[in-house]
Order: sequence, then C-alpha cells, then structure tokens
Amino acid sequence: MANSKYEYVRAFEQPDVLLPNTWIVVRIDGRGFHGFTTKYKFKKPNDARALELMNAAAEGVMRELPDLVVAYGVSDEFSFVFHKDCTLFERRASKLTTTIVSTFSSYYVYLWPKYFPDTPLTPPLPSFDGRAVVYPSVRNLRDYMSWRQVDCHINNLYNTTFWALVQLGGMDAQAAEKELTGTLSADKNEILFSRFKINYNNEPEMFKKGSVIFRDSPLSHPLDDAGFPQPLSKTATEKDRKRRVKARIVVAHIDIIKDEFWAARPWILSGKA
Ligand code: DGT
Ligand code: MG
Ligand code: MG
Ligand code: MG
Ligand code: MG
Repeated sequence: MANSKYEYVRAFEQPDVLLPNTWIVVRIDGRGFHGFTTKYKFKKPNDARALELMNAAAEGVMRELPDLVVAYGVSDEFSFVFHKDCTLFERRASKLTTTIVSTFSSYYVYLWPKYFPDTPLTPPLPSFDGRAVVYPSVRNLRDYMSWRQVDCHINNLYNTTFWALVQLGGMDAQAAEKELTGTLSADKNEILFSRFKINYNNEPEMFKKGSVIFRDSPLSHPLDDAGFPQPLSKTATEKDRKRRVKARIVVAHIDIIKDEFWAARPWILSGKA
C-alpha cells in the first residue's frame, strides 16, 4: 500500500509484546454473571449444565488454538495457558487475549441451546473480559493454577454450606452468612454432615475441583538426562504441531496442586528447549 499523509497515525499504536520465554496465562471471566446467572435461574450454588457449557466452550478454544497447552476453569472463569515458547501473534497481549475472549464467547453462545434447550438467550448476551499475565517459571505457573483450584475449593465449600443452610435449613441469607462467619473448613464439613447428612467428599468432583482441560498426547519432546526437553528438528516440530491439532482433548476434574497430575503428563509443560 502506498504511503499516504495519514500513515503517521500508525505511530500511535503502542507495542504490547509479552516478555519472551515466559508462560502466558489468559484468564477470562464472565461479565456481570451475578445478574446473568439470576436471569437464567442457574441452580445454586452450582449449575452442572452451566459448568459443562463453560467446559465445552473452553474445549472449542483449545481446539482452535493448538498453542494452548492446558486450561483450568471454575465458576464463570477460565485460565488458558500458552507455552513459554509460544510465538503466536508475536506474543502481542491484546491479540492473544481478544482472540481467546471472542472465540470463547462465540462458542458459549453457539453451544448454549445444547445445554439450555428450553431457555433461549435474549439480550443482553453473555460476554467475557480477559487479561494476560506472564509467569517466568514452571513453579510460578503451577502456583497460579494451584491458586485458582484452592479458590475453587474454598468458595465451593462455603457456597455449598451457605445454600444448605438456606435451602435445606430454612435460614435467610443474612442468618446463614452470620452462622458461617469465622468458621473453618472443618466446621463447615461438620455443619453439612450433622445438620443435613451431606458428606462434602461425596459432592461432584466438577464442583469441588473445577475443570482442567489438556491434550491427551504422548510425550512429543524427549527429555535429556537432566530432564530438559530436547530441541526438535524442523520436521519434528511440524510433526508435533500436527499431533497437537489431532490430539484428543480431555476434560478432567482432578487435583492439579500436587505433583501427580503433571508428573503423569510430562508433555503438557514440556516443549522446545
Ligand atoms: P464481574 O466478573 O466483575 O463482571 O461480575 P460477576 O457478577 O461476574 O462476579 P464474579 O465473576 O466475581 O462472580 C461470578 C458470579 O457468577 C457469582 O455471582 C456466582 C455466579 N455463578 C457462577 N457459576 C454459577 C453457578 O453454577 N450457579 C449459580 N447460581 N451462580 C453461578
Ligand atoms: Mg470479577
Ligand atoms: Mg464474572
Ligand atoms: Mg468470576
Ligand atoms: Mg486483520
């Protein structure tokens, strides 16, 4: 395109390239979902259909962006992780974030009728915000993931107890809140069991653990003796990409805080050295 006198406006664009060699996490979160979940009468505190819809939308995002290695979702939020070697969109934060947000939102609306067949969506339609944060080490990344899963556990135990007091115990919201002020996890477990015969351990795993999504792919990057991934040749890299695209995407409701999950699936965080 020929230069025009208008061309100078390009200089106003600010670069937003994320630090190289760092794990990129894009977290999206439903906008005003307090109201949205009320409007569509989501079951409290957890609506399995709604959570499955979130998971299905996230799976669509994973499918369309093979650079994503893992995702974790709870409530109205999802965190998507790009490998530290990812070069998609030259690692521009706004391009990565907006692509994930819009792909996720499209899938959420597209898949809605499958999960809520009797409840058509009407405006205002669901939307999501998003942000990108980089983490320099696997330790930091895993601590981030652990932070979200601990949050899931704390909130779910609180909400499960709160709604038991209200729905089964006939308390009003204020009284239930007061009852729970200052209680520890053990106290909430006890309230659930002694008053409502609910064993928290038997609650659905999706509610207790949230949802982790990953590719069920064999280790594509061999590790050296020190456990560092070996660099791949160009053809091997291309093969790996194809494998990623074809890999089955798995949704699981399991612990991602302890080492087991990661140790059993070394391909998730391995990559080009
Ligand atoms: P925001 O994110 O600042 O735009 O505002 P909200 O209202 O989305 O707030 P947020 O994201 O902190 O909290 C999520 C809301 O969504 C919270 O009110 C609980 C609700 N929510 C999420 N999942 C479920 C569900 O499965 N059932 C019900 N009833 N509510 C849910
Ligand atoms: Mg919020
Ligand atoms: Mg929200
Ligand atoms: Mg939220
Ligand atoms: Mg364009």
